[in-house]
Amino acid sequence: MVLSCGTSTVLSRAVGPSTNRSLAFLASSLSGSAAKIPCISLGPFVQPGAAESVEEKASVAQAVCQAAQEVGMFFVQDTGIDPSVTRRAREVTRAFFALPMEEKESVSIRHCPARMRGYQRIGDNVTQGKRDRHEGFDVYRDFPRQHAEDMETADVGTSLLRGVNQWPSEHAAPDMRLFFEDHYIPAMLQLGDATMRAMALGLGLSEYFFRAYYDRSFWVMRLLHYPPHLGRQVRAPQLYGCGEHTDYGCLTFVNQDPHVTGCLEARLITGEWVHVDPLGEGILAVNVGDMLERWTGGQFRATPHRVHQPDEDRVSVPFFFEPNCDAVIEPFGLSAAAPGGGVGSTRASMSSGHVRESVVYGEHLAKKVASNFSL
Ligand SMILES: O=C(O)CCC(=O)C(=O)O
Repeated sequence: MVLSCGTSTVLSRAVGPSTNRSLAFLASSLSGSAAKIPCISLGPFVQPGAAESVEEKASVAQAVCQAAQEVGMFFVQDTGIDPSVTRRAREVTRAFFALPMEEKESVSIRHCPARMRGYQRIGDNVTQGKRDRHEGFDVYRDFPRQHAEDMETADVGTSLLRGVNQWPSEHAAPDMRLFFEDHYIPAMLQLGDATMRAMALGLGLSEYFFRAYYDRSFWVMRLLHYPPHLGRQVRAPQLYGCGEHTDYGCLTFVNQDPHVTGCLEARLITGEWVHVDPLGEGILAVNVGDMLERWTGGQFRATPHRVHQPDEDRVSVPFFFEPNCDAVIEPFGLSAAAPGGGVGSTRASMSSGHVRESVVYGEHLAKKVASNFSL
């Protein structure tokens, strides 16, 4: 069953065999820019007993791949994550940014040799040479220097990425670390796994094809705070909360303030910019990243997106579900990427140079991180 969710298209949790058909983008019949970003129920990939629901999974898999190909961005609902968890993540984020500056500076990114884990002031983050109008707090998978499990990555040019996270003191931010480490991050990792399994099936691969590439996912969680611009009249169009970019890895799950709209935007294949406004608690926007574009030889699209400065205070918690640091991302041959009867055969592979080359994910990331900040 395809339902309407806000102004976007929803594949309902209750998809039945009679609806096992190609999921056309009903969004085209809806009005408004948000109609172009589909909303997909991941239920069959996260519910207990989901293994039996082969037809339901196939429908979801096809919808996810179609969205990844035609838009590069979609929403997910029925994620198995309690809405209190996504809400709490933003509450904890808001409380962190409300701390006195000296507390935030105590975990500054400036204390991290690689300048990648910790707090960033407004303007530290740079996109396309311009300072972004947000403050942030970045947490990566801990990657200590002598971690036996990760030692095989020592020779892939990613030593820059090694290190452990900085957290504010328990006194300043009670339970912040506990909440994220014990609840939020594990939930996001499960969600990433469910979405990647759907993508694999939709590509005509085994459901677990990608797992070996992300079973030690070098994930990143960013806590972001966008202060409001100083009145509508002075909102300078060239100053963004976050300038135009694509994400580096596989999938980004964006947990944005449900009541603040008009900020996150995605650029469609047509070049049109559309709002990616929140649809409700627990419904997350998902970006396809550079590695999935590369893996699929350009069939999936890493969506360019940006964030306008908000009219009111905004927090957002993007979680970047990424490959292992040492994963070699090698573009599929066209036959592997094109599923029988699936969506992969409908768009010619993009043969524009770089997406056809293999890359070690950690090396790709290290290069990007090196140009992200101006401190
Ligand atoms: O603030 C947001 O909603 C998205 C932020 C973003 O695009 C990013 O950090 O890559």
